[in-house]
Amino acid sequence: MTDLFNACTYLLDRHVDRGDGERLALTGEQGDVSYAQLHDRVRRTAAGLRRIGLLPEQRLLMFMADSPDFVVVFLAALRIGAVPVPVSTMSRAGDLAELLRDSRARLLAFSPEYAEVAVAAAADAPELTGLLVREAASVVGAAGLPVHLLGDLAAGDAGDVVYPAGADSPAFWLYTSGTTGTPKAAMHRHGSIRVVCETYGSQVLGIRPGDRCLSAAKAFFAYGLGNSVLFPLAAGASAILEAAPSRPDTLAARAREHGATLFFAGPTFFANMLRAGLPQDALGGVRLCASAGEALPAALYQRWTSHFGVDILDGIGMTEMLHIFLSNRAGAVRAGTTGVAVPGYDLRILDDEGREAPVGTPGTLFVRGESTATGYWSRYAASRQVFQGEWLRTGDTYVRDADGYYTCLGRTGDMLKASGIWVSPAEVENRLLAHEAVAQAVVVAARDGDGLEKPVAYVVLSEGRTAGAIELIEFCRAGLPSFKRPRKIVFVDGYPTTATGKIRRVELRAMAAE
Ligand code: 3SK
Repeated sequence: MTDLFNACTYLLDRHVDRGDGERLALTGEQGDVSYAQLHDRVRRTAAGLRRIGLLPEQRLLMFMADSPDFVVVFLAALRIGAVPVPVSTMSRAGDLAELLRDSRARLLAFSPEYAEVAVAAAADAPELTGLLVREAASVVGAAGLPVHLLGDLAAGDAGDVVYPAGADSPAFWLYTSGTTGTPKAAMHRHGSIRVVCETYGSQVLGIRPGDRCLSAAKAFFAYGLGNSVLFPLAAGASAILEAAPSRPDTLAARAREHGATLFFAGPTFFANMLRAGLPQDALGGVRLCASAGEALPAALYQRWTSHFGVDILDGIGMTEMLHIFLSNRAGAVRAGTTGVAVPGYDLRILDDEGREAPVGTPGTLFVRGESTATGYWSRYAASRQVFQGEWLRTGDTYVRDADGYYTCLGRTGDMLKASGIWVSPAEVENRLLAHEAVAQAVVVAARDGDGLEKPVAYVVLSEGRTAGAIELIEFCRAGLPSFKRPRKIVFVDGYPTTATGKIRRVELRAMAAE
C-alpha cells in the first residue's frame, strides 16, 4: 500500500492548513486570488466536476488561456483523480479534434476566446460528453453537448472530494510532438509534481514565498506549467498570469506592474525583448531569469545581462521529464553551456554503439530522474524508443567538459525547434506541398542573426509554375501556427541524395548555415 499523495493538496491545502490562506496565489489582469480563495474555488469546482459525472482517470482536455480559471480547472481535476490535459491554444479545430479523440477526453474546458475552435472540434469527437466554459454566451451551437458553466459548478456545496491518490497515480498528460512529429501524450504521476518543485524549483531557482513568477511560456507547455502554476504554488509564492499571447512590451509592463521577481522565457523571447528597445530598468525588480526550449547562445546571454543587468539561467527540460533537469546555477553561469545536472537527476552521454562517451566527445544525452513520465499514451513503439528502463533518451546531442558542464550541439534527429517549440519538418513540408506551384519541399533548421533555430525551406517548383518566397511563407502562415512558417525559402532544382536516393538533410542544414 503506497502512501496517499494528491498533488492538489500538496500545492494548495498545505498553505491554508498552516494559516497562510491570506497570501497572494495568483495575480494579473484578471485580479488577485489568495490561497484561501483559490482553495475554496478548487474544492467547489472539484465537487462540481464529480457531480457532472467526471470520474477518476477520465481525461479533461483544457484548451485554456493562462488565467485563474486554468489553475482552478487543473487543480480541481487533480483533486478528484481525473486527468487534466492542457493543450496548445494555438491548435486549429482539426488538431484539437485529433487530441480529443486520441485522449478520449470526456470533457473539454475552454476559455471564451477559443469557443469557436473548441465547438468546431467538439463536433468531431464522439467520446466527448460535455463542454466546460465560464460564460454560456460564448458557446454557439455546442455540438449537441451539454454546456457546464464554471460558475455553476463552483456554486454548489463544496463537499470536499479528495481522491486518495498515491505518488504513482495518474495525474495529468501533456502532449509533445517530440522527435517524430506525431503528437504523443506524456503521462505524468502525482508524485512528479513534488519532484520538480523540490529539485529545480527549490534548489536551482531557490523560489520562496515572496517571489512573483512571470512566464512568457504559457501554462499548456510543460515549461510554463512549472513556471506559472507548480513552482509558485508549491513554494507559497505568487504567479502573475497573462491570458494574451506573450509580447515583449506587455510582459515587461506586467513585470513592473505586478512586481515580478522571477522571469521565464526562451531565447527567442529574450532576443525579441532586447530588440524591442526596452529601457534598462524595464523589468523592475526581477532578480533572476530562466531560459529553456532551445540553447541560449552566449552572445545573446551577454547582450541581455549587459543591458538589463539580470542573470539568465539557461537550462533544458523535456515534456517527458516534466521540467528542467540540466541547468546553469546562479553565480556559476557558463554562457553558451546548459550547465550541470539538476540535483535529483543523473545524466549520461552515449555514442552510437551505446557506450559512455568520454569527456569532450559528443553523443546522445540520456537522463534519469523521478519526474520521468510513465510513457506515452497508446504509443508502444515510441515509448520503447524514448523510455529505456530508468533512462530517457533526449534525442539531443551533447558534449560534457572536464568540469561537468554540458553543451548542446543540436538534435540527434531531424526535428527542429522554433521559438522553443518543436516543429516537425514534415508538417511544414506538407503545407508547402499543398501549394499548387510546389513540387518538392524539404525543411531544415538554420540559425538566424541571434543564433536561434528557425525553419528554412528548400523548394523545387513544379514545371512551368512560379511562386515567390513571400507568397509561400504567407501560404504557410495561413495554414500553420505562425511560428512554424519557414523564415526563408531557397529555390533549388533538386536535392543532394545518398546512394539509396535519400535526401541528405545534413547537407541542406550545412548549406542553410552558410
Ligand atoms: O524545452 C525545454 O527545455 C523544456 C523545459 C521545461 C519543461 C519542458 C520543456 C520541453
